[in-house]
Amino acid sequence: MSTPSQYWNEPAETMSVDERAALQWAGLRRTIDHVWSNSPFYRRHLEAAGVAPGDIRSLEDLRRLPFLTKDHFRAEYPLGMLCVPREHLREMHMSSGSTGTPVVMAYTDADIDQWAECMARCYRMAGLRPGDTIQITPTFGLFNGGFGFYHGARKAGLFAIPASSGNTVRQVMLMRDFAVRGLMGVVSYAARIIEELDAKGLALPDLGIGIFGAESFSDAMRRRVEQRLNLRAFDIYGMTETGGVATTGMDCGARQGLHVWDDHYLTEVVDPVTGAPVPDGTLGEVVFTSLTREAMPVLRYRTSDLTRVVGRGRCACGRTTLRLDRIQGRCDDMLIVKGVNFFPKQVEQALMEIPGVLPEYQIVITETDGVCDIRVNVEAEEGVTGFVVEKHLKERLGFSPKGDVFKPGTLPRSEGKARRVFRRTA
Ligand code: DLL
Repeated sequence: MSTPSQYWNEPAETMSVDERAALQWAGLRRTIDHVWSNSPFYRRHLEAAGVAPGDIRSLEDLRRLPFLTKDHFRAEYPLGMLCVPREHLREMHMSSGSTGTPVVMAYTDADIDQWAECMARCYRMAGLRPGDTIQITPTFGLFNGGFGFYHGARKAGLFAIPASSGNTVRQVMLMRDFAVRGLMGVVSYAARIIEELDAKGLALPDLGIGIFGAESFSDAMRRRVEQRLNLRAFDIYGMTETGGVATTGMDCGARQGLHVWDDHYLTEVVDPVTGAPVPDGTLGEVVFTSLTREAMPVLRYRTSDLTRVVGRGRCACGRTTLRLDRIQGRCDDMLIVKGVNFFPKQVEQALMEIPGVLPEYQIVITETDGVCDIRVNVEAEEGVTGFVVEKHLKERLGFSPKGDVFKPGTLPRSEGKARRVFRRTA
């Protein structure tokens, strides 16, 4: 039997610059015509910006299109952004975010297939091969994580165990009894599995590959999960609005950024305040345009996620796709203290460097008359004091938040993505 290729779709993953530009232009043209002809929402949206399909004559003209934001999705809840007859829908996912109004993404058969294709590329990039067993720990429900990993596994020929989250003892039993090779999920859940293994004195299952995402995580957290779970951890990116987990890429073994599937998505990085493009290498807000989606394509969707373009050339892994830095955080998560900007992920990185500190933490910001007081609550083993935490944070971050140490298992846990930042007014 021949060894499967390291690529799921070699022509798409190793395209030349010219091939990619031609494909992207065809996809953009098709998408603009599709939304204009089939969506009263998009027609209004484009007309309000004074743009008609004929105005877009090249990929560079993309910038003439208006941005789309989460607010558009919310205002058009439930299916106001639909571009196909409702009978063509086969599935939907939904995220609610912090403000509560839901964001819906609906899928046709072709959209599910496009999603599965993106996911299958990620599986192969991580080293999973047909016949391998994977355990999917996000919930199977409105959150896109569970189903995204599942559709991709079907396509990639993997044996999928739809474990969902919770009941960690059973998770470990499944991993062991079914010789699981890949663990899929949200990174804070991987940290929870480690905690349970430690607390119950359970032996480590022999995994090998972990694919984690849905929230930013530091290099230190990644190392910790890799060491404790005996696996290589890949950072997978995606969101409800672009069609779910994996659609906007994953990092490869060379760790030179997230490979964006750019035959399916056009990527821009813009200044979050002005919306103007920023040069490669500069941090900005990433904006995606879908090129192959049917039910609810997105034109210039502003993600609020902050990152930078780190590569356009061939990666050490052989792929030629655009590469984005791992996500720094969301625009609304950026903390500004004494004129210094920083992200929760940087606090996490600093915390994880302290021996005895555990992965569960909170950043509590209390604002009094415009002045921020920052307190970091973190779980740690005996012997780690608030003083040790404060001293290290000061050295690494350049300012001194107060540090409170909690006993293991005492900070509140969330089921899906971990909530790290809590804002209060005094
Ligand atoms: O979180 C999709 C997903 C599921 C990705 C499972 C990876 C694994 P939403 O709930 O719509 O979808 O949230 C999307 O989560 O805009 C980012 O802010 C954040 N996010 C997703 N992946 C990453 C990542 C899923 N790898 C929002 N790193 C996005 C940092 C991420 N942030």
